[in-house]
Amino acid sequence: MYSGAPISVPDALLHAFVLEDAASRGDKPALIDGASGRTVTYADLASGVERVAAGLAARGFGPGDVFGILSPNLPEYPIAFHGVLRAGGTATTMNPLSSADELAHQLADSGARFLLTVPPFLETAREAADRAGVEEVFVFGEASGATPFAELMGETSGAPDLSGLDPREALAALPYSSGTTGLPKGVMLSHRNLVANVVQFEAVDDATPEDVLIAVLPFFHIYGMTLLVNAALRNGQTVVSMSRFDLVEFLQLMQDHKVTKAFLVPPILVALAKHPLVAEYDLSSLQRIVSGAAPLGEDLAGAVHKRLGCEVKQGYGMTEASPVTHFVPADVQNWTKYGSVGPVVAGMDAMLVDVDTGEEVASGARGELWVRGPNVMRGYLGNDEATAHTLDADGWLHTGDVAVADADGDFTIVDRVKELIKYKGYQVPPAELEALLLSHDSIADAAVIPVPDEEAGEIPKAYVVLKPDHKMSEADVIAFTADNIAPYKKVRQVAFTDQIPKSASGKILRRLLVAQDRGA
Ligand code: 4UV
Repeated sequence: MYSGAPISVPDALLHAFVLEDAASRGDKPALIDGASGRTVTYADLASGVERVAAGLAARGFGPGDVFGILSPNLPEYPIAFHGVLRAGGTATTMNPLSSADELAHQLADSGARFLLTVPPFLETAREAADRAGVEEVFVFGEASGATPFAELMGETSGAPDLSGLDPREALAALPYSSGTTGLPKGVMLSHRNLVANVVQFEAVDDATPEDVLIAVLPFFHIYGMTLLVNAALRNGQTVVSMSRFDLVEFLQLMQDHKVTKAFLVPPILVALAKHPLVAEYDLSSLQRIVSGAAPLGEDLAGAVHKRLGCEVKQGYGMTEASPVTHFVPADVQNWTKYGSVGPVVAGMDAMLVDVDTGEEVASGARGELWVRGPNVMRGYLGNDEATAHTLDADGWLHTGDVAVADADGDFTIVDRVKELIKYKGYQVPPAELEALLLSHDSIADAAVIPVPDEEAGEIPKAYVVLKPDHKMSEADVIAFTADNIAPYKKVRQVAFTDQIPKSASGKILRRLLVAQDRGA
C-alpha cells in the first residue's frame, strides 16, 4: 500500500471554504472572459454568490434541491455554481454538447428543479427541461422562454443560514460519469469530498495570487470544477475563461494575459508540440503545463517541454474521486518521468491489485489501481448496485485503470480494464452507444470498443451485426449516432460482423474484441 502524507480537512461547506478570502480580495480579477475581456472581480464573486443564494431561497429552493447548470465556460459560471451551494442546494453540471435526450436523462435522474443555460442552447435545454419536469429555466443574458439570470440576483440579502448542513452528508455537486461500466450515473460528491480535494491539491501545488490560469477545460467536468473553479478561486488566482477551444485564440490569450499555469488535456499538447503557429506567440510567462484526463505520450510531453521551455507534468484522477488522486508535486525540479502521474496525493491510500485474485501485486508489477480517502464519492445517486461494484466495504474505490508504481512511489497508468472510452479526455461510455445502436431497426447486435488515435487519444469503433435482409453503410451507422448524441460521442469507425463475442452470461467480451481488432 502507498500512503500520502496525512492532511486535515476543515469542517466547512465548499462555497464557504472556496470564498473565504474572496470579499477581502476586492477588485482583483477572479475571472476574465477571454473573448470579451468581461471581468468578474473577487468582490463581484462574493456578492454575486450571496445574491444568487438569496434569489433561490426566495423561490423556495434549498437543501436537498438540485440545480442543473448547462453552460460553456463563462466568468459568471462560478457565481451560479457557488450560489446554488450557498443556497444549500446541489449543482448538477452538464455538458453543453449534450443532446436533448442526454440532458433530459440527467435532469430527470438528478431530480433537478431548475436549469440554467445560455441563449444558444435554450431550445435544446427547454425541450429537455419540459420532458424532465424542470420548474423554471434561467439564462445568462436574455432570451424569450426563460428567466434572465440577473433576475435571480435581485435580492442582496436573504441567503439562508446553513449551520445545520453537515458537510459530510450534504451533496455539493452531482456530475455524471459512467464509471467502470454502463450508462452515466450521478456521482454524489459531498461538500467534504470537494473541500478535501482542494486541500489535497494545495499540498502538491504552489499556487500564488499572482498566477494567471487559462480555463479551456470545461467547468462542468470535474477536472475544471476542482482545479479551475474551486482551487483557483480559493487561492486568489485569476482565471481566463474560454467557452470553446480555438488554437489561435488560446495562444493569443496565453500571451496577452501572461498565463503562468495551464491545465490541459493531451490533444492540446499535440497542437503545442506540432503546430507552426505556436512559434509566433510569446509564451515565456508559462511556468507549467499539467496534462490529465487521458494518457500522455512521453515523447509528446518531452517535445512540448523542449519547444516551450516550461515544466510538463501530469495529474491523474476521476470524477468519483473529486477528482485528483495522483499528481507530480510542484516542488519536484527537473521532472522528466513524463509518462508518470506521480505519487498518490496527501490524505489518500493507493493499492495495486491483481484483477483476477483481488490480491495486492508485488512491487513493480501491474495491477488495478484502488484508492481510498476523504475525496472519494459517497456513491452513485439511486444506484446501489453500481456503487457496490465500484466502492468496496473497506472504502476502496476501484478505478478500473491499470497502473505500475516504481521504487520512488511514482505511478504510471498503463491500461484500462473498465469499459470507458476517452475521446480528447471526454467520457464516451460504450454501453450508451451500444444501447443507441440496438434501438435502430436494422441492427441486431452491436459492441463498441476504443481504437487508438493520434490526436484524440481514442475513438469509438462499432462492431455491428445487421438484421437479415437489412442494409446499412458505415456512413449510415456514423450518421445515426451523430444525430442522436453529443458530437464527441459519435461512432467514428464501423466494422460489420456476423457475431459479437460474448461470455456464457451474455456479456460482451471486450478484451477479445479489442485483441481481434488490433490483429485485424
Ligand atoms: O472521470 P473522468 O472524466 O475524470 C478525469 C479527471 C482528470 C484529471 C483529474 C485531476 C487532475 O489533476 C488531472 O490532471 C486530470 O478525466 O475520467 C477518469 C478516467 O480518465 C482517465 C482514467 O481512465 C480515469 O479513470 N485518466 C485521467 N487522467 C489520466 C487518465 C492520466 N493522467 N493518464 C491516463 N488516464
